[in-house]
Amino acid sequence: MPSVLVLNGPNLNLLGTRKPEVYGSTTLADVEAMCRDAAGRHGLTAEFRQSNHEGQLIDWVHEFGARAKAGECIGAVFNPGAYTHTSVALHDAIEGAELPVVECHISNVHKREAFRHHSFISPVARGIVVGFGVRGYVLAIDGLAALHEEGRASS
Ligand code: CA2
Repeated sequence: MPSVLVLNGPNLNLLGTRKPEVYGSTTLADVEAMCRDAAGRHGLTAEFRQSNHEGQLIDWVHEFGARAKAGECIGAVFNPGAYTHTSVALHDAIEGAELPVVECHISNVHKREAFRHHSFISPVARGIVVGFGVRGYVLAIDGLAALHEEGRASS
């Protein structure tokens, strides 16, 4: 069964434990369960990863880019956390690995500080889901699965 990667960047391991006014009270383990259900509805398995380290995130983008090319994975839902706003290296990794990515943010970054308004990831993302809380991960999986099916239909 093909998979969808759900990738989370720095500090998202703290989800549900602090700052509930911004990120809600759902934990990352809860998000993982929601993603497994959503993936299952599309006949996919979810591979769930989180790291606080940029290099580790880059290594996973490379690994899953190769697996997407092999038809084992349809792409990634990626919440890069604060690396969204800083990381040319993650931009280059996604572009280089040709991994289909839907960028996902829990909060509406455009309603927040100006430094959160720019994303290095958006120009290399297939789609973006912003501001729907943790439900955004499910919407992003639905969107990535739809784009994948569309791609298969037209090829
Ligand atoms: O809204 C999002 O999903 C963000 O990607 C979350 C990042 C933030 O830097 C981005 O601008 C927007 C922060 C993730 C940290 O998550 C925490 C969760 C609970 C407590 C503290 C941090």
